[in-house]
Amino acid sequence: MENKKPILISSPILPDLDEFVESLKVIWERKWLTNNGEFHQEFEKKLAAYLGVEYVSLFSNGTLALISALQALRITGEVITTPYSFVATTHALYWNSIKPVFVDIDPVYGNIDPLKIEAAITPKTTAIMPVHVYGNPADVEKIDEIAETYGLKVIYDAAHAFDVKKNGNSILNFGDLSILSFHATKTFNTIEGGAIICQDAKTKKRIDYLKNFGFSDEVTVVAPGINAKMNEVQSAYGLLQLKSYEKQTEERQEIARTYCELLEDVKGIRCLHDIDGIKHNYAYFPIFVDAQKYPLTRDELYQKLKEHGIHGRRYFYPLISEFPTYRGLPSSNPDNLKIASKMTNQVICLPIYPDLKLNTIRAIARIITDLSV
Ligand code: T4K
Repeated sequence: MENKKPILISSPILPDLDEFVESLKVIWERKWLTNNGEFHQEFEKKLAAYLGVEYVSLFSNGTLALISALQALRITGEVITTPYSFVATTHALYWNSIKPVFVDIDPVYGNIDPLKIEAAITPKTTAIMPVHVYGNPADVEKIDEIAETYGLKVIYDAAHAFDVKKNGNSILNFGDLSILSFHATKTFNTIEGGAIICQDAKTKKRIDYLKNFGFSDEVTVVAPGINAKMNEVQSAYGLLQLKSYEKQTEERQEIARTYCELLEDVKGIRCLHDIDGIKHNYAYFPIFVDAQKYPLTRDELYQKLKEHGIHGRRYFYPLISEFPTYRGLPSSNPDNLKIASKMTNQVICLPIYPDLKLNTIRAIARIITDLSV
């Protein structure tokens, strides 16, 4: 490809610099930098309204939000989760001394397969931690129903699912808690950042204690909390980011639509399609390479794209269950994870971000198409 500069999987959107400088002037004036400042409070309220959820607790990143969510609900023992995710999902369990129990995924979207959850429940199971992989909703109704039947909690790792809606209702309203990531690579970023979404004021209060060392007032520490607070600079930045989010989603949608059209007829390449009733955020554009039908393996195609300056990513390869920390677990046995083992060897996430030019998308699709014959 003529392009000299590599095309990366994502490229962060930043707020208008002049507007951000105005916010910085306010912070400089106030000399209030963190610990639930005015921008932080405003951001929590505006974000809750924007997302259509009850309560938002801001965090310094998604991983600490996950770790704290498990603390907030006092989750212990075993938690049922997916191996097809970013490693932070399971690391959050590990940091809480909880044993992950991996369950296989559905063969289309790669979310945890609810039909396989019940067989993994033991007397030690306390919760289910599904992931809305690539922002496509897990089967929330079925999962919440299983949790209710067995008296389990549900914490959704919704790191990819900012502003995803199901029949007009935020996907973040399902389960007991959901966590978001606002990392630079996400559709909505505060450079680093994250949040826990909860449904009642009492739970929010507990979460807010936990992210501030456990302090409930100046002299009372109610839990062994951590420091996971978002600061004023990031909160002010986040407030500005909300202004352009809707337009960015439209731009991502257009990119996804174009990729789908251009790749639809390529034998051995599978794309994910929109789901009825879902407002998608087009956070990622995964393709799945079937080496039985496409002349190249996934890794060969990945390398070829790289040679052309296209830096896709193999999210999520390897499976979490293959990392040294987790591979000794009984549930990490590949026989238990047949579909995940297949998908992890087929996936390449192609570049998708609002500034991506139509010419570049066409060029990427052309490389994939030309290699198919
Ligand atoms: N749960 C799930 C399901 C997650 O996917 C994640 C994070 C978490 C939990 C934890 O949330 P956080 O604690 O991160 O808030 C990236 C991100 O670092 C990570 O946030 C994300 N998931 C994961 C899927 O992707 P890497 O190691 O692949 O990032 P990196 O540095 O290789 O960057 C990816 C691409 O983005 C590169 O091609 C360069 C480009 N990039 C990156 C940065 C940081 C930019 O263009 N600008 C930038 O500033 O993990």
